[in-house]
Amino acid sequence: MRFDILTIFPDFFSSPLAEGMIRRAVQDGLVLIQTHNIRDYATDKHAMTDDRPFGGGEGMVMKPEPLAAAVEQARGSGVDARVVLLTPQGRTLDQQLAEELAGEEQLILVCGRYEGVDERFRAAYVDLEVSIGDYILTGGEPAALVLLDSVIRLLPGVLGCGDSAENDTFSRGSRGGLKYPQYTRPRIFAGREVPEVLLSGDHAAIERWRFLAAVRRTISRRPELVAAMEFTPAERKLLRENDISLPPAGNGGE
Ligand code: 6GU
Repeated sequence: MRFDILTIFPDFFSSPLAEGMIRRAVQDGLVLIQTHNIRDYATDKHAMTDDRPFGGGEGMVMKPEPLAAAVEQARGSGVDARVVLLTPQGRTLDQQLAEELAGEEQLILVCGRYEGVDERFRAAYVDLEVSIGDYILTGGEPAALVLLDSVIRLLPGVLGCGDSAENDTFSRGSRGGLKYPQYTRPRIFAGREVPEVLLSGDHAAIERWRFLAAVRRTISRRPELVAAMEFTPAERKLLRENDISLPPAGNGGE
């Protein structure tokens, strides 16, 4: 998969992309990530990428021509890339959107600044607008990094173990809920013991314990996620037997 990042701060991305799983994915040729400095596509002699808003008011607006030229360049002659603008006005990134984007061949990520980009660039070039949550960042760069990370780890061959993305919190394996708590050695830490069942070697009992712990955790921390979780009749029985009550059955979420 190929990512092209359009930014006025290309250095922002150098160290995050040179570490850990993303670095390995790049080295293994699973992803190609190219940053483009929007300033290099400016046409005037001062290499201006933003200007004052027509109509007056606060802040600066990103000029459309350098953004358009950078998108054209990033597109090259290749595939039909999707152009994604990072903006707090976009669709909120969640696991489902990350999975959707992981199916693309090329994404062009446009890092807008907080005050915004010229509306005509948005209308003519942008396929999708994405936000990473209801708070304001100084620019789209940290959001682009978050999107990149969440998508890259879903690509085949990126995670060490074949199915480890399946059971992530928010994923199908966890039914869109939170994941169960994890323990490793030592068996006693800060006076707290590892739950006995996890040491029992009884895999069915361990599965049951994890299922119940995951549902309890989701109910207490993210009750709004519970309504969309689906359970088999056997699982519903298990929940009842353990005094875990769910919202009324048959409503498939919000
Ligand atoms: Cl994509 N950009 C900015 N500037 N702020 C944000 C955001 C994006 N997502 C959440 N807050």
